[in-house]
Amino acid sequence: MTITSKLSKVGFVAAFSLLGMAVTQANAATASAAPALTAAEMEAGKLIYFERCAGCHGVLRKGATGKNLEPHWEQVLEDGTKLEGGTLSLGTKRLENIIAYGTEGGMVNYDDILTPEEISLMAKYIQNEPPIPPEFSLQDMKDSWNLIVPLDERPTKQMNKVNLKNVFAITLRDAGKLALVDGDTHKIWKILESGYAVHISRFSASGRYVYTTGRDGLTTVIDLWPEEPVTVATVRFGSDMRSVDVSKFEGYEDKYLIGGTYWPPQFGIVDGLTLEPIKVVSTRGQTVDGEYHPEPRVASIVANPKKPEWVVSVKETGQILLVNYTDLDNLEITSIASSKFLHDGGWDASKRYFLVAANASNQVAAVDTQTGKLAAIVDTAKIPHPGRGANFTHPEFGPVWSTGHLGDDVVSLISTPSEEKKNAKYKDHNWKVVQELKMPGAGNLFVKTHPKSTNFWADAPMNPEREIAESVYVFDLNDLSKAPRELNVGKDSGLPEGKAIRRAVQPEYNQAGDEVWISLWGGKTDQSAIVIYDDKTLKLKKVITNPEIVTPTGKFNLYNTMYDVY
Ligand code: DHE
Repeated sequence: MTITSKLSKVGFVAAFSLLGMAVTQANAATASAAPALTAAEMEAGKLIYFERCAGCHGVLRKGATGKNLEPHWEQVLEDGTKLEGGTLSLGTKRLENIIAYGTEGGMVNYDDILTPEEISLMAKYIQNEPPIPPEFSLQDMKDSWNLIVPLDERPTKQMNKVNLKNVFAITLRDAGKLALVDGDTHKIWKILESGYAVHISRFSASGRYVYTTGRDGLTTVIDLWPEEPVTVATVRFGSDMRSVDVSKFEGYEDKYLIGGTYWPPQFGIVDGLTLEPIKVVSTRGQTVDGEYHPEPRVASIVANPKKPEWVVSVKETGQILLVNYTDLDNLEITSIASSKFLHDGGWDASKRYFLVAANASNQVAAVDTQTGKLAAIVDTAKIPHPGRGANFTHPEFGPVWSTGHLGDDVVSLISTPSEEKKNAKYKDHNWKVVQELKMPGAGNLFVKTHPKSTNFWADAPMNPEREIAESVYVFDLNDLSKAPRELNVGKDSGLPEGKAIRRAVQPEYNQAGDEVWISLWGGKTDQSAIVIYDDKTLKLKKVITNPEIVTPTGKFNLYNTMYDVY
C-alpha cells in the first residue's frame, strides 16, 4: 500500500525555520505535554540518540528502517483515511518498554546496552521535538581538511613487500580504528585511528590507497606504499555518514572520492589523493510518492567500472542517482525513481545492473546503468539486507544475485539478465525471486560467494538466539536443496563465552577465493576475533585474536573490493 506522509505541523514549522541555520542547541519542547528535560539531559539524550537511534529512525525522526519517532505525526492513506500517532501518544512507560525489550516489528532490545536511567531518559527525550543539527557546507569541509602527507612527500614506489591485493581492511567499530591485516600471513600489519564508530572501507582503483569512513563523517585516506601504512589526509563530509567510493573508470583511477552523508543529507566530492574538497550536492527533495522530504540520506554508493559515474542511492526519496564525474562544474545527474528506503546493494555478475535493497519497502530495485533507466522493482521477503549481495550461476535458473533478510528466515535469489547466448533460456525468470533458501532464523546481514567457490555463506548476527547469531551458514551451490551447514564461529574461536552474544558477522573471501574470514563481534570490553575457514573443507584455519581486536565488524579484501568480486 502506498502511504503519503504529512509532516506534523510542529515538525514542519521547526524544519523550515531552522534548516539552513547553524542551530546547535536543542529546540524548545514545543509540545507542552512532553516530559521536561534539563539542558544537560537534553544533551545526553541527543548523544545517545545519535549513537544508537539515528541510523534507523533518522535525525529528524521521520522513520526509515525504524518507525517514525516524532512527538506527533499524521499520515493520509491513498483512500483518504487519516492516521495519526507519535511518541507523545505512546507515553513514557510504553516507550521505556519498547526501548528496553524491543518489538516484533524488528526493533532490537537495548536493556543490555543502555542503563535503566538511560532508557528512561530516551523515553522522555523522544517525546520532545527533535533538535536539528547544523548544516555542513563546502567551506566547512574545507575547514576540516587536513593534508598530513603532501603528494611530493609520498613514496614513488611500494616500499614494503606485502602482497597488497590480499590485504584486508577490518573495521574495529567501537575502537574507532581500522586494522590492516596481511591476508597471506594472517598477521596484523598496522592498526590506525579512524572516525567515530568507523563503518566501511573502500580502495582506490590503483589499489594503493584505503579510504575509510566513520559515522561522524570523518574520512581518512591511508597510503599502503610506505614501509608501514600511513594516514595521509583526512576530511569531514558532514556529521553523520555511512558510505564512500572512488572513481574507477579508466583515466579516472585515484582521481576522485565521493562521500555520502546521513546528516546533512548530501554528498561531497573530494580529490582522491589529497581529499581536498571540491563539491557538495544536496539530496533534499521529493520522494517517489511526490512528498517533500527534508532528510533524504545517502545510503549505498558504488563506482561504475564501465562508465565515469557513481550510483548513489538516496534512502528516503527512493531516488537512485547516476552521478557523472567527467565535468564537476557542470555536473550531470540522472535521477531514477525506484522505491523508498534504499539501503545497501551491489552489482550483478555482468556489472551492468546495480541492485539495491529498499529495505523497509520489502523490495529490491535494479538499475540498468547501460541505459540509465530503472530495470525492475522486485518484491521480496521482509527487510532485504544484501550488503553488496552475492552472484552465482544457479543450476536451474542461470545467473542470480542474492540477498539475505533481516526480517525473514530466507535468502532470496533473484534472476538477473545476461547477454551470453547460453543464458538466453533463463530470460523469462529475469527480475523474479526464483528461489528462497531456508535459514535457521531471521537476522541475516551479509551473504557472500566467490567465482572460484561452490559455497554460499550467510550470517545471522541479528538473530536473538545465541547459537544462531554466533554461527554462519554455508550452502552447497551444487545442491541447493540441502540444508546449510552450521559453523559455530563462537565455539570455533576458542574464546570463552561472553555474557553478551558475540555476533558472527560478514563473511569475506581472500583474493584467491579459498578462505573465508568471519568477524566474531563481541562487546567493547570482550575479546573478539577474526575466524578464518578453509572454503573447500570448511575446517577452521586460523583465529586472529589480540586485545587490539576490539569489536571487529566489516572486512574488506583489497582485490575483491576493488574489482567488485562477490
Ligand atoms: Fe552498515 C554497509 C548503513 C549498521 C556494517 N551500512 C552499509 C551501507 C549503508 C549502511 C548505507 C552501504 C554502504 C555502501 O555500500 O556504500 N549500517 C547502516 C545504517 O544505517 C545502520 C543500519 C545503522 C547505523 O546507525 O549505522 C548500519 N552496519 C551497521 C552495523 O551495526 C554493522 C553491522 C556493524 C558496523 O560496523 O557498524 C554494519 N554496513 C556494515 C558493513 C557494510 C555496511 C560491513 C559493508 C558491507 C559490504 O559488503 O560492502
